[in-house]
Order: sequence, then C-alpha cells, then structure tokens
Amino acid sequence: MKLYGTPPTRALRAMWLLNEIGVDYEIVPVDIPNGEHRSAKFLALNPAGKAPVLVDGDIVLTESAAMQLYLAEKFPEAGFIPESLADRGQMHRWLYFLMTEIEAPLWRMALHEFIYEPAHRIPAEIPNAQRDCRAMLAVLEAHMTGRTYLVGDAVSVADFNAAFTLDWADEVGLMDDAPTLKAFVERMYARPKAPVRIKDAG
Ligand SMILES: N[C@@H](CCC(=O)N[C@@H](CS)C(=O)NCC(=O)O)C(=O)O
Repeated sequence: MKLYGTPPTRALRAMWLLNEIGVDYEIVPVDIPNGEHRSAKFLALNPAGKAPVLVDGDIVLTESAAMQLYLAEKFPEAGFIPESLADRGQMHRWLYFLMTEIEAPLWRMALHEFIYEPAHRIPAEIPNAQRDCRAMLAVLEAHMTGRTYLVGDAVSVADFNAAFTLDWADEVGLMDDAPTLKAFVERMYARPKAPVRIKDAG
C-alpha cells in the first residue's frame, strides 16, 4: 500500500492502523507548504486536494477515518472492529463524534490562527472553537471515566482515532480539564506500534 502524507498530519490516523496490523506500506510525502496537494497529479488522487490518501492496488481512499475503518475491515484478524452490532454502532458513534464534534473545532482554530490568508482570519472564531471543543471533550471525558477503551472492553478503531484527535487537542492546550482523556492518550501512545506523537513529529 502507499500512504500519501507524513506526520504530523492526519496521515498519522492511517499510519497507526497500518503499523498495528503490520501492513507493508510506503509513505509518499506530499509537500503541502509548497502546494503539491494542488498539483494536477495529486488532485487526480484526491480531488479535494487534501492528504492523506491511501492507495491499495486499484483502491484509492481519501478521508483518514475511512482509511482506519478500511484497514480494520480488510484485516479482521487484528480484531479492531467490535463483533456485536451494538458495539459497532457505538464505534461509529464515537468516530463521527471525534471527526465532527472534536476535530471540526480544532480545524476551525487552525484555519483562523494560521491557515487562512491573514485577511480572511476571524479572531473571534478561535475562542468560539475552543469553547465548542472543550464542551465536547467534557462529554468524552465523562464517557471514559472508569473505562479503558471507548467501546466495550477491547481496543477498536475508535480508540486509534481518539488518541490522535485528543493528542491534537492536547497540542493546542484544550485538555487541562480532561485528566482521564490525558491518561488514555498516554496509554494509547505507549502501545509498541503507536506512531510518533504530534509534538515529536517536527
Ligand atoms: N477530512 C480529511 C481532512 C484532510 C486534511 O484537511 N488534511 C490536511 C493535512 S492534515 C490538508 O491536506 N490540508 C491542505 C489543505 O486543506 O489545503 C481527512 O480526515 O483526511
């Protein structure tokens, strides 16, 4: 397989599953600062012009959470998809929650802090996004109190997604009121196959 994108981007979400499962893969760097993601060659892979992209033979997959699910489903023997429908429902619930309720405000912060052209940045969006993110982190903090994993009693795709997304929240200083989530992130990154943490990715 080929994974377009390098740490500390969302490529880490796919790398985590690739490493845990033990898939042979090649990392293809995408030079985002110099606009390679807008080149015709890259847009042919992902018309959205965003990394990561996972290529598995004829299959070209965008969206980092979809890659995590794809890998876990392709290699069921890894055991990262819960067996019961009820637990799979919960796994999907938390994946959507992480991507829409936690990542979305994190991305809004980044857009208005340093990604948009200065003229398009709205300073008030930053505290708004911080407040939204903290409120949703509190929901996950309450859920994780007394739990080891997000769903049931085994690691699943939801945990790998959560660990990266919460590491990102930690990077921007939003985890002070979430000691249970902080401990969860530490546990996940202590796994032998965990990828590099955002802060160590340079
Ligand atoms: N929803 C997408 C978001 C991908 C995304 O925004 N990637 C960033 C790097 S982490 C990117 O390519 N940014 C370039 C841009 O938006 O122009 C995913 O989860 O894969």
